[in-house]
Amino acid sequence: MTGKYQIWDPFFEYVLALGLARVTECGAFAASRMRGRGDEKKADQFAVDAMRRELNRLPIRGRVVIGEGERDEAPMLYIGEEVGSGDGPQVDIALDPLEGTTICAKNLPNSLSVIAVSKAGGMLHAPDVYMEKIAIGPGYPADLVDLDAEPCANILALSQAKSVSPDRITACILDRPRHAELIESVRSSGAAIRLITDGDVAAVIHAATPAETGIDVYMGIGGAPEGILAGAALRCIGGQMQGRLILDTVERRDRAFQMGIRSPEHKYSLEDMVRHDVMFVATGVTDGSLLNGVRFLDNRIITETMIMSSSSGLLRRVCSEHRDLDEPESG
Ligand code: VTB
Repeated sequence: MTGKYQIWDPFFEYVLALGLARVTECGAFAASRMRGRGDEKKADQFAVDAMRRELNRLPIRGRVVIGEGERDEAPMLYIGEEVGSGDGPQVDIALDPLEGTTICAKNLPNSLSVIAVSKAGGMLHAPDVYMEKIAIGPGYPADLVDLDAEPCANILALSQAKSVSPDRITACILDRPRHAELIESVRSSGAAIRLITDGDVAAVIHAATPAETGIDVYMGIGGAPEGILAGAALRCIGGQMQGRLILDTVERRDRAFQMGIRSPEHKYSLEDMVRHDVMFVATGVTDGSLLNGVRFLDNRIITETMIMSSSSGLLRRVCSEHRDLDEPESG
């Protein structure tokens, strides 16, 4: 039984979008209390607790498919956990209560509280491993860039499609030693690189709007859960993405197998990663280029949230003023 609502019924979609916004607002608010305090674990825990509390108030029968880890390593919002009031449509949930724990602990830009929701089976059940990723915005020929091509060849292809020289292209890459070769190859093309310390969900979203962000392509290895979440956003706002899980140990391959992954080397397209319509919602924790962080104004709390839906093409930015986000408001 699916309850009263179908997930993509327009009215329910509208209501669910606002409900999800409340979930990430509460997650962001809880994490923001630990901004700049050097305690990543506590910041994450605060966000997890708040998000779970709010998720369980939503009229859905949700199953966490991308979460805080496996059941034995994560007490809450673990993969497979059931959330929601139990009355409503069956949905799959991908979430990162605090994307960018380090950024939050250091009070640097772009930490977010993030959730994506699809009907059951709509998102790849990726284990918590690394993923090779490449993402560009909408409007290009299919498969213009490819994980199997040399990074400098991808830059060249992108520059030709944009009718600019490669030195007008900016790639965004996580600043990690593992990216030394990637960085060298991109620089050999003449392109510029924007190095980021963390937060590749925001970076992939930025690649979808190069005119505003100055980022033309996101490249490199980051978390697979963040890859699926970013993919959900791209499915809503448009763009291309490829991802490949890095399953370089027997243990990781086994975990992936248990989650239904039969070809460890598979190169996933955006449509493989996010198969059905999806909703993506994120609230800023720290100030960033995507969203403002949580602000405290006298006795008010201000949050900024982006809500996207692939079925309607909605992209809504919501700036909300709250009296309190600690406990559910009494009706
Ligand atoms: C990236 C980054 C995330 O994890 O996915 C990264 O975007 C990958 O892990 O914000 P390493 O830090 O091990 O390179 C985060 O930093 C945190 O989830």
